[in-house]
Amino acid sequence: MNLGEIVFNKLQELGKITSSEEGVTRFFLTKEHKKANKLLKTWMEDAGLKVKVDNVGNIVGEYRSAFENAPTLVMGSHQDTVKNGGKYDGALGIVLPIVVFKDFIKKVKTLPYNFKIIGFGDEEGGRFGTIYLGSKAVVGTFDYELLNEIDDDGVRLKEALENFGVEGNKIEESKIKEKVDGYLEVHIEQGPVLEDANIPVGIVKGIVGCHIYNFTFEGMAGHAGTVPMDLRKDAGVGVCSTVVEIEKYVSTVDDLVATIGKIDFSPYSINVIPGKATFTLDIRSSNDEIIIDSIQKIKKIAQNIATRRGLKLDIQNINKASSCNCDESITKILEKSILSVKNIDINPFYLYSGAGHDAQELKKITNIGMLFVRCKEGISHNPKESITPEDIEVASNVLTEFLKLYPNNN
Ligand code: HGY
Ligand code: MN
Ligand code: MN
Repeated sequence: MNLGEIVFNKLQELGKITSSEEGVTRFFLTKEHKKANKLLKTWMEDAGLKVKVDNVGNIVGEYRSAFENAPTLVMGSHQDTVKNGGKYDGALGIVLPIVVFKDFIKKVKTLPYNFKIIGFGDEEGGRFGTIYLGSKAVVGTFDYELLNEIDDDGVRLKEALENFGVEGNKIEESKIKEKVDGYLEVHIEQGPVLEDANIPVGIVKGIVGCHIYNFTFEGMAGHAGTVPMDLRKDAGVGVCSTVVEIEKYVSTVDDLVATIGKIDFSPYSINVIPGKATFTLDIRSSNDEIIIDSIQKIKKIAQNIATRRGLKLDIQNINKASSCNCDESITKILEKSILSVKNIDINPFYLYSGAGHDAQELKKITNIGMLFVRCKEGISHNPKESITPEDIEVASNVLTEFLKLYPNNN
């Protein structure tokens, strides 16, 4: 079996660890997370890495170089998924480096650099809403306020960490102590560009900024049959009108996308006028100024509707991830690696990431690079997410060349 097939088969195995029938659902600090860490641990140890689980549930496999003052290269991605997601978003970026490292170290015996592979416990924010909890802890931007975040069952992050068996009050110990010289993340593209260009892998030039907000409208719950339309303070209609106006406005702005992913009415009964209604807004652009400017306009749209309908409005920011560029110290080595791979004739192809990644957090402490792998019809965050062993083989060969070249690109 070649590396691509080995990685592909392991991803099928990891993809079976899910709490949902449809697609893969693996949330932060759940029994599925625990099972995934256990499986990743066996694979990391089998590759000769020293493994630990840190105080926020990340799994970390480490190789220490025999060379004095060796630089440190970190790779990784997230092991958690969205609800009913695919098998490859995140997982590819953990399993592929493990398999390639195992094969590579057998051949070269030692590396002139320290090497870590991290399976971040939470990137999607599927359980607690806040994204990048795993990588925030590793780079040292984890805010202890986050321990009070609660999930849909009312469980606080603090308790969830304790139940998982890690010391949530010592999260600072997860911060990487040594200087990190570079971070490389392999990830499925989650878009159609590579497929359209008919190329198996691409180099990421930058990652969009992404802000997440929670909007809450409060009106008056009432009887669905007795309250005349003009006397209602219907929070549900307030939300729906705002969502339609947001979509209309955002569609007129270049380099901007917005998604209303969650919507909720309360008391959520057929014959009760919703007294309270909420929705989440995920808004992204490669240009942070566009996000900031559009949020101001969207807040005005929402406030005008709330005022007209006699509703109270509250808007909370949940997360702000800035857009960022990848660094030449990594992308130039990726270029060279792609050109060095034998038996394929592809040129370095650059593209932008409309998805957010842990690399955005790592950007705060080191130089970053990402290698994208083509995925079928660009489908992701969907059980239909799919990639081929052949494309994984190409990405594995590129990574092998990268490990040969790092930290130089000559
Ligand atoms: O939402 C994203 O872009 C990523 O999948 N967390
Ligand atoms: Mn994702
Ligand atoms: Mn991802």
